[in-house]
Parts: sequence; C-alpha cells; structure tokens
Amino acid sequence: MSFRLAAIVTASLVALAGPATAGPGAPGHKDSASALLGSPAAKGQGRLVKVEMTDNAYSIAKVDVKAGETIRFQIVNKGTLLHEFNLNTAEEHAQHKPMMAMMMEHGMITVDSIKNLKMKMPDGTVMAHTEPNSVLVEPGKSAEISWKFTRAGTLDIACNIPGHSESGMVIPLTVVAR
Ligand SMILES: [Cu+2]
Repeated sequence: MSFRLAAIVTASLVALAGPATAGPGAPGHKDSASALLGSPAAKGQGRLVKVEMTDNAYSIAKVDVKAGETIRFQIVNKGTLLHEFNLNTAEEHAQHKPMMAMMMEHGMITVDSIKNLKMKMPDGTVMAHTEPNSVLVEPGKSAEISWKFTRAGTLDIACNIPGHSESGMVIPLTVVAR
C-alpha cells in the first residue's frame, strides 16, 4: 500500500474482512506489484511523460500505456500548494485520503510544504509517506518516478491532499495488453 500506518490499517482491515471475505484471493489482498500493474524501474528509464501540477490540476488528462512499457513520469509543481503524484488503485486512493488529512493534522505536511515524512505516533506506530509509487512535491520543486507496467488494467494518478482530487487532480491511466 502506498501509505503505512501499520496499527490503524491492520485494525481496519481486520474490521472490514469478516470471516466470509478473509482468505486468499479476497479483494484487497492482492500483492502490490500485481495491484499496481508492475513495479518501480530505475530512475531515468522509460518513455517520458511530463506532468505539471498547478492549484489544483494536472496538465494531462490521461495516460495510455502498453503492457511491457516503462514510463518515466517527470513531475513539476508549478502551483503554490503542496501536491501529490500517487499512482494507485481507486481503492487505495480512497484509503489514503483520510491518512493524508491525518498527516496534515499532525503537522507532517502543511498546505505548501513537507515537514516530516516519517513520524512516530504517540502509540508507537510509525506513519510514513515513502512508497515508490507516490511522491509529494513542494511548490517550485520537481520529482521523477519510473514505473515498469507489466499487466493490463487501470489505475489513477491522484493527489490525495484534502480537497485536491475532488477538484480535479485525478489522471486515469490505462495499460492495454500488447
Ligand atoms: Cu494537490
């Protein structure tokens, strides 16, 4: 998953997965490489896709990929607010959103800056935002993610900072079989 909040996430998964849905093959139990249609590639690899972020929008409307392709996302934040580039399933985005709000409450991020992407919570769990499929980009900064897509399917690139995906910061990504 794109965001670890071990104790709370585990607790909520246990709460959601009753006896009827637990077990191999149950929804939400796919390994992340399969759920994310591939895996991280070495920095600088792949077909270049430039994405500009503004307040609150991405510069491109969609991304089309062929299975087997590596995409090099070059991400620039031209806005005045902090934005996220998070490649994920719709389900993970939905789970990630409240955690992003929590990060803001705890001062890990502000509306325009990153303070601390790894923080120990009072209960001893560590809240972190350090996954390879996701990056937070401060105003004026840039970032890169190279991703090798190996399976057909659909994902969303989204900004989960409160209010941003709701106001349009979502890019549908489709991987087609070759
Ligand atoms: Cu944003």
